[in-house]
Amino acid sequence: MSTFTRTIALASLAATAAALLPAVASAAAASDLAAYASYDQGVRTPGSVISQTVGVANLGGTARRVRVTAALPAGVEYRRGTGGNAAYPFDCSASTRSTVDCSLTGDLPPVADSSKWPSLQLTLRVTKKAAAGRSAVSFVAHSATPDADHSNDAATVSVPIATTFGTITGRVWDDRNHNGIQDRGEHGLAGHNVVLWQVPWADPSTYTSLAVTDKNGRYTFGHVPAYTYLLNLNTEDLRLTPVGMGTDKTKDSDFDPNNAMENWAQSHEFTVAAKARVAVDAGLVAQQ
Ligand SMILES: [Ca+2]
Ligand SMILES: [Ca+2]
Ligand SMILES: [Ca+2]
Repeated sequence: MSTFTRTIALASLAATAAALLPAVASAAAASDLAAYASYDQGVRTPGSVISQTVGVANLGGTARRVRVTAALPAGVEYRRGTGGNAAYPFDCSASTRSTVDCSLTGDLPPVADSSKWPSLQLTLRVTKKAAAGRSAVSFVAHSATPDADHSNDAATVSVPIATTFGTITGRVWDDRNHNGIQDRGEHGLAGHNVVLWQVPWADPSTYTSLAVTDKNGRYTFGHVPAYTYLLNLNTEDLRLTPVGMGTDKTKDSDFDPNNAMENWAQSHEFTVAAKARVAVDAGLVAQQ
């Protein structure tokens, strides 16, 4: 490199540094961490796991020594070794069974692109000691830098936990006289798909169960966590008979024809209580 070239290079370096100065000044402004959190939805039972996503946005200046912490409620434990993320490495080794304590490696500059916000993938476990009801887990973002707005530092997920189970069963039948009541001599319809959904709707790929009616038109979902559900029924080329006819709830149809689309009928929402046996029946007739 000639002296002349080196002089030019130094001059341009100085110019670059000068251009960086305003940015350095703004980076010294207070950071504003905002936590967000979600889990893989649905009801949980003792022994099951929760796949938990926790992220941190920075809406202010560069934050130093960013940490995410949580004190876990009774019945929910942190599974050691989880929390890593290749793009934004967090060190979660300070966590215990009952606390999450993860430190981001390096500073966190403000990032406008939300897909680049650092996030953790934690696994939590519901223990045998968990109580039925909602367990709230609050994740709090901290840094060594002053934070401009503490109202957004925490994000909370609320996980419904069930410790008891019930059964959902029913019969799909050929309502030959179209009166909406299971009469003597009306036989069951085999081969109809029945899909069980949690309400509010959970991830459809994970939290549905499928049953098919047997030769007597019967289907059963056993060992169902006490929770709120609805059913979809494949009516194929048949149509639903009137809902809620007569006074005997064990003989009527529980799918409203006004709540059907294409070849699928939908039940109303219902709650399964501990050890309860909930019957959801469907009367079908040939299309007219
Ligand atoms: Ca904040
Ligand atoms: Ca009938
Ligand atoms: Ca009924």
